Amino acid sequence: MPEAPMAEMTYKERLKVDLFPTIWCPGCGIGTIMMQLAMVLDEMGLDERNTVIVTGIGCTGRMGGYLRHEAVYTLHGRTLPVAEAIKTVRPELNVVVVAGDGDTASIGGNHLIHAIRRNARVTVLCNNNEIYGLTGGQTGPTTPTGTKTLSSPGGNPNTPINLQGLVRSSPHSLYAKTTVYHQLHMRNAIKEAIEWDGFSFVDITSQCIENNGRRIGFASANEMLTFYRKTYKRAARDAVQLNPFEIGIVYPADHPARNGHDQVDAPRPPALPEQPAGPMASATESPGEGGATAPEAATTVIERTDDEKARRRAESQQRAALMAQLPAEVKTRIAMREMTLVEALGDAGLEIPEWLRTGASAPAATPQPPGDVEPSATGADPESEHKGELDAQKAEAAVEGRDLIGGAPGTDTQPAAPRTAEDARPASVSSDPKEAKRAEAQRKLAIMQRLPSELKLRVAQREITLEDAMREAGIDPE
Ligand SMILES: Cc1ncc(C[n+]2csc(CCOP(=O)(O)OP(=O)(O)O)c2C)c(N)n1
Ligand code: SF4
Ligand SMILES: [Mg+2]
Repeated sequence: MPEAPMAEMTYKERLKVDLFPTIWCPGCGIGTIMMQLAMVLDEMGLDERNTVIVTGIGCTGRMGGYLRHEAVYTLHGRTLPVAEAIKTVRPELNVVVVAGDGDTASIGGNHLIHAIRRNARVTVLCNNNEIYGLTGGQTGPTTPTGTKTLSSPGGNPNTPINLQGLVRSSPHSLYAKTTVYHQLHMRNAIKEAIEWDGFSFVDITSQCIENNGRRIGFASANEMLTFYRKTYKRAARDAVQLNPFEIGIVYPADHPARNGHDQVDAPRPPALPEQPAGPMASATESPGEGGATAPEAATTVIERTDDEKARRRAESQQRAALMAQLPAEVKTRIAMREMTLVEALGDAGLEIPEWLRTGASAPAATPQPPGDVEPSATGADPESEHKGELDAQKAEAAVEGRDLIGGAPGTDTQPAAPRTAEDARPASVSSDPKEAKRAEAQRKLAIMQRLPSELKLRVAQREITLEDAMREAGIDPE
């Protein structure tokens, strides 16, 4: 796959940052898609003179208002006829549709099949959060079977639509599957889709934490991103069809590129599972109650026994109860690994339970102390998994040459940007000037997040410098 060049901060010129913060909930995946789209537009030199954005109604639809482009905010489900009309009268323009899964495949489903059939030369970026986000979390066309939603409290009885099957029913269309976690992959997919001379569709799995994720058991958006990281894998490079939980780009059979790679000679590994016959039950193959992105599915990947999960949960609850007794600055020091929980409890003169002192496991049946936050249904142990997960995310971000998304796993509901300077620090310190520039940008972002909104706004509007804002807010520059 051709590597997307490292995006410089100039992509921000494609965004109306003066309108930030956006309307989206903290932790929503839409902002990440917008950022990646802005980077691609920037890299490809596309601007308001040659590229039009079309959106429909839904949370996703609000993206048009934040991009420095001509954007049509059309009716729910009608993005494609509007996009095709623009392309017909102004064929020299790039037309990019950004729409929710409901907009695209439910009310807009009929337009979709005919846009595919006509090989309309437009690009669709489908924010596939598997739910009607804006209206409160009703079952949509891509909601996996069994998922409990606002409108299906007993679990969605229906089979989700097979977007890949639909798009690939035409010999001319390009279909790409990616996720909000896999940002470089997403960027490449968007770029190839815009460059594609024909109908192109990027199916982007993303998190609606507020109206879907929490209901199906995720404690935070970061947990959903972690789930995507652990579950979705790149397809074989010559894949002609993507299996459930595979990300990749699939081209028409006679196209020289395969899944983003130009080499067509390498045979497909024999170990790859059989392609599903006929339409897939779901893009993610329904795991039953809870849905494809429900934590139950995660356990098949993480492969933990029930006993092990119970033990980890009990341990996590006990640790949380112990942590709750400590002052905030001590908690921070523990989180930063400057001291251990045992040391902190000892310093504070608090009792250290036997299991913690000896390193033995907490008994699985330990009752949850009153007032504690229910641990996440994924069984993620914020204390012991926190660092490992964050390091894994940092390492992947560093390898992919992108910013870290996600703050502290397990507890963080603000995954759009790092929360602390520590979060922002790259996994390994690099002498690469680009790396240093990015680290500096991350550091600034982390500081910005600590400022009150009115100061943030003044910095964004360049009324004051970040340093002045820090001084006003009493933040130590060190
Ligand atoms: C013609 C019409 N029907 C229904 C609605 C109500 N409505 C607004 S947004 C929406 C669904 C949003 O889901 P999706 O398209 O997946 O976008 P998301 O909010 O998840 O980004 C619905 C049903 C509407 N605005 N117009
Ligand atoms: S409701 Fe869901 S999709 Fe809409 S902004 Fe909030 S998190 Fe995003
Ligand atoms: Mg949706």
